[in-house]
Amino acid sequence: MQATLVLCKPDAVKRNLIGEIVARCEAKGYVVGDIRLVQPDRDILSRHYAEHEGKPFYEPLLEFMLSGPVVAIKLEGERVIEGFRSLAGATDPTTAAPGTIRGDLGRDWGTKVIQNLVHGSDSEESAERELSIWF
Ligand code: DAT
Ligand code: MG
Repeated sequence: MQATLVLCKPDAVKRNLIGEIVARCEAKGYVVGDIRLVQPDRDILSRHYAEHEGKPFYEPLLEFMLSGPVVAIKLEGERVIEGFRSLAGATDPTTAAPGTIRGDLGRDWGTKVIQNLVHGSDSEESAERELSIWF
């Protein structure tokens, strides 16, 4: 059994899309093993996004993630890391495939950082590291 970290980012929480996102995960057959509403601080976000430090969108990304509460979910199931990334869709919501969370529910809002509703771990190593940060 595999587990991944899903975050409903501040844009998803503000737009009342928590239920829609969880529903898509559950409809696919994955199981919510743990869930919490968190107001993240800079410390937790700099650990979570360590790989992006120094990139031009890093500061805007942290500012955006600090702008409101997020929902952290431990999502479980066989191949859930790959499966949730597929449910989420491509990083850019403008071109993310219809049928995906980002493709159906996201768009470009003209901000410095891409606001794309969800985060999903991208490998077993990231999932383990990120789950230990948020849970
Ligand atoms: P993903 O969330 O699809 O794994 P990522 O890890 O490369 O994408 O980037 C983390 C977040 O940073 C992403 O969800 C949105 C934002 N982002 C990524 N690349 C960006 C860019 N070129 N310009 C603005 N924001 C970007
Ligand atoms: Mg990523």
